[in-house]
Amino acid sequence: MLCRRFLGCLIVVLWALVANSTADAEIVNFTFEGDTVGSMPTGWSETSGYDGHSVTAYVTTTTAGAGAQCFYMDDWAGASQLSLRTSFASQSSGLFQLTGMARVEQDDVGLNPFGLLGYANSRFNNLKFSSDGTFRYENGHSNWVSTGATYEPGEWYDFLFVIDMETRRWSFEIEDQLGNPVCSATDLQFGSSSIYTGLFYEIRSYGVGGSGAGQWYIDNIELKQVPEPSTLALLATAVASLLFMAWRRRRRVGVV
Ligand SMILES: [Ca+2]
Repeated sequence: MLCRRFLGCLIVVLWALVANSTADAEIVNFTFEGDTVGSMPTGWSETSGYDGHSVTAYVTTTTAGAGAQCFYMDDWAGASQLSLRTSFASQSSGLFQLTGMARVEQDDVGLNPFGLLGYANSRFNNLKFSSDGTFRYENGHSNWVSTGATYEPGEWYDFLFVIDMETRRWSFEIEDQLGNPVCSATDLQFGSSSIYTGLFYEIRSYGVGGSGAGQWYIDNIELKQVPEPSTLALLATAVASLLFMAWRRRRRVGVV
């Protein structure tokens, strides 16, 4: 009787572990809906690009990827590269999903809508609206690769990034607003040299370098940790084994 109760408790505990490990753990989620129009959204700061201009990034109702508001950024010609950041607790292991929407206002700009960043500006996933009019991604340090897929100014795009801190690889998918695939790539290396890729703690959106100018919008920026497939399989197997043992024990008792 005691053994059966213990087994029952063990199954409940393991089941709770499975349930917990299947839940996504949200780290940040920005819809910009509750933020003050004309101001920097809560949780974000401008780390470069002011150069005497009072406001270069703010919440707007001019357009929105979802809802009524989004985050607008204006990189002035001649100013230093505009850079906006939001930080969170450092993440060093696990599987992560970073999703969001972005659009640019000009063709051939060279804007990086959003990506994960760590110590000394080390880049984990880096993808941009490139100056050649296509989406380009960084596969290994400063190794920029064109997808061959062109983007349209004034069009919103959906971005999905998957960042695996165990295999140290990332992948991405981009879709248009009709849900059509635009481009994707898998098994990509982190952007910066490996010495700095131990952890990340910021999302950065950054603009045109040098004397370029460009405007862009982002919306629905969400980062979450998702369950590792291997962990799930292990826990599910453990629960199944215990259930089987309990069933067999009960069957034996029934036979006797
Ligand atoms: Ca919004």
